Amino acid sequence: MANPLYDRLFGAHAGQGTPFLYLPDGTVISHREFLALAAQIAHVTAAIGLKPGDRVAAQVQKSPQALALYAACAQAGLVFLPLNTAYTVDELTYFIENSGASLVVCDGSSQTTLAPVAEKLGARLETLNADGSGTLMDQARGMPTEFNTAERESGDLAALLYTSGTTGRSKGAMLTQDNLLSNAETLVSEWRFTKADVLLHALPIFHTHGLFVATNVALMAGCSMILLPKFDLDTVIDWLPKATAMMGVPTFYTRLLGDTRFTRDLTAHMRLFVSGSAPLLAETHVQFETRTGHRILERYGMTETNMNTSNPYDGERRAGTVGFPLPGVELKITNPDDGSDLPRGEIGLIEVRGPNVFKGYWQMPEKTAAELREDGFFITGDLGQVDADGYVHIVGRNKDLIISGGYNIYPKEIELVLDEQPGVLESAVIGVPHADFGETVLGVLVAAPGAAPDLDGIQHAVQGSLARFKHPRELIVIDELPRNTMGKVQKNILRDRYKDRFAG
Ligand code: MCA
Ligand code: AMP
Repeated sequence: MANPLYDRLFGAHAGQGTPFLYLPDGTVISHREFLALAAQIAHVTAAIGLKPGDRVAAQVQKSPQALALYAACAQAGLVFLPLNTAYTVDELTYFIENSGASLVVCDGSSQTTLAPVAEKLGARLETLNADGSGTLMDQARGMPTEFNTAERESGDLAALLYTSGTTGRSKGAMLTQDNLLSNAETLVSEWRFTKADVLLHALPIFHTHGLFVATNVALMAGCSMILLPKFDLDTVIDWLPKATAMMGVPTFYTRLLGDTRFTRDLTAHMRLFVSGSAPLLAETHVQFETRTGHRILERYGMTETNMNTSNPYDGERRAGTVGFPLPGVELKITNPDDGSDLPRGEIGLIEVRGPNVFKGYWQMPEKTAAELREDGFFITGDLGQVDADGYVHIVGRNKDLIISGGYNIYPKEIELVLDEQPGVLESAVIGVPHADFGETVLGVLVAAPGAAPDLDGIQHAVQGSLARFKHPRELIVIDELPRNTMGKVQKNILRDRYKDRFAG
């Protein structure tokens, strides 16, 4: 095949007038119309001079055109680099520089701030707004609606997705065409997606969940999607009766359960609810079934691996577990101290290997070597256990990570900013239970001798450099951080001390 990713996800629908996207305003975009948009954008990238393998960074609102940009990158052989719309200029500058992106596509509202960054880093800047307007589509409109698909191989890079780390800066996870295709193929089959499905899509499209799990599955199955700009409770409730399947983070499900309009009748037409990106409380699982008669299907994945495990479609969907390793994915539990295999039932590090596992971190061979073993097993950093029936349980994390509403937040990144603030001696950032987001960020500070840190000023400084979802919900000043005999901060003590603060 000339370009497996494009051919299988997009080219397979050439000439089809079948509905692909249902938009909230009633517009329907067919597969054929979508492919024409993608081809026109691919022509723009070629006219700019982009070549296969070049990186395209996109920080844009969710829209059919934004999805078509992803398709255009696949068709032109470009590496797609989607970015959270909440990222600040500081964060973006790093991603553009680190990836060496040749083209940056941003919302019109960021053009003025990003123009000097793009110019300095030698990247071309185009705009794409939520309504499809902007310089990208201005140029695309005059272009032919067919494009000569660039030759690519299954091992070639398709996407670069940045994920933070416990130390230092974010790392670009290199995902190949085959990583994406193999996972989409498996999920379509495991979750029984067909052309007849209508997937309610309310997730952001800059992360694995919304882009690769949801969108690639819909494309692979040839079904349609109700493309909502974001998760808005009223809109989701309005559209649910027209959908057959939905994918979401646990916050979607707890918000739905918090609304009396969410009933058995409303979901009668649905065949599948999938949850992932963060732990789904067993209690939510039970409440959901009592209310709707549906059992949520929970699965487990990572940016570096796409999806690793899933509860079964037909068998028992066991609350509090993430199901079985997907076909083709090997999963083992290892001793965190020496990497040796642990027997079934014991708790250890979850390691996975398979066609879904990424190629490594972009230009970071040491970080790659630290997490991706030579034999192909990836050390996830999640702590788990496999029960007697083979269900995988995630019991904790061996990495300092907070997951808020499905977004990953690495405390180190916030601590680095807090530690620099006037009057602050040191800081510890922790995740505490939160009724809506699952976990939320709390910043614990120790004042420099004789100083009284200006907490409002510190929050202001954080806002300038970090995305909104990373901001500590509260800053607390204490006398000293609890440490063990080795001098390591005991965050578990802090987490326990403040566990009821936002539990609701
Ligand atoms: C928004 N805010 C948040 C979050 N989202 N703060 C913390 N955590 C968040 N997740 C901020 C807003 O900017 C706003 O700030 C304030 O919190 C309240 O916003 P609200 O209206 O409640 O939020 P929302 O706009 O309704 O968004 C909540 C959300 C959204 C719907 C849960 O965060 C979301 O769609 N999350 C999904 C994330 C996702 O797709 N993750 C998958 C990663 P202000 O009031 O100041 O404006 S991929 C992954 O993890 C792996 C591979 C996997 O397994 O899937
Ligand atoms: P990301 O780096 O955004 O890809 O997030 C991956 C992390 O999300 C995993 O390492 C897990 O810690 C967490 N995660 C994803 N799905 C689940 C789940 N179903 N239950 C618990 N944690 C999950």
